[in-house]
Amino acid sequence: MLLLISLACIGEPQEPDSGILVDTEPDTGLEDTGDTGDTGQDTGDTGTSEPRDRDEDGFAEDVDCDDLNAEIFPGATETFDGVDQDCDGVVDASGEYSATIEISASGWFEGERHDFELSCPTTMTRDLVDFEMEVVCTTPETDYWGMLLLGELLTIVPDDPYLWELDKWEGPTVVTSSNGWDTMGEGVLVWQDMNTARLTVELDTKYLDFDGTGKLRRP
Ligand SMILES: [Ca+2]
Ligand SMILES: [Ca+2]
Ligand SMILES: [Ca+2]
Repeated sequence: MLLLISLACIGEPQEPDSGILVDTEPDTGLEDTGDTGDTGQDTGDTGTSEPRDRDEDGFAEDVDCDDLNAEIFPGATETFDGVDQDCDGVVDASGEYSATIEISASGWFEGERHDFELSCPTTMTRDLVDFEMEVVCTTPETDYWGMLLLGELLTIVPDDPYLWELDKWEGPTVVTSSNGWDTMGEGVLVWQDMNTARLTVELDTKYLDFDGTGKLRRP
């Protein structure tokens, strides 16, 4: 019995031997698979030259238009400064703003002072060189002193709105009243970013002290 078992054990390895011979054909197939493995190594090479994110703003250098400045990346807040922050290929941009400017004015008539508060719808468009702006205030008909001293319609327009600086304008401002008086004063317009600007107008007229401040926002 033991001999038989021994013979059987000896016989068993012979079968795998022939199996190995059969496996020789699949080996050729394995060599082909080996080629695919080489392609895998190539992909590994591409991996080592992966674009870096040097300023660590979350955008790699292939999409980050300034990979050494973390304030600059696709979708960043654009400001009027001659730099393309949001990487859209446009340095700053033209924009349209709108707002309601709150105007405070004081007027005198026969030595008596009258105060006014006006909410004035404002529109402004700008590009990199200049801008157009108009503040239009309407005095309520029920406001007797307002109608007399300010007039029914009051407009405020920068006289020479040429942008010497990208993010600021300061210059002569004309206030025109429908009751016939035109006056000049000083206006200051400061852009905080692409979406917000602040206008301050100060006028001294014969009859009025005039002060208006408002924030303009891009819609
Ligand atoms: Ca980056
Ligand atoms: Ca960046
Ligand atoms: Ca900019």
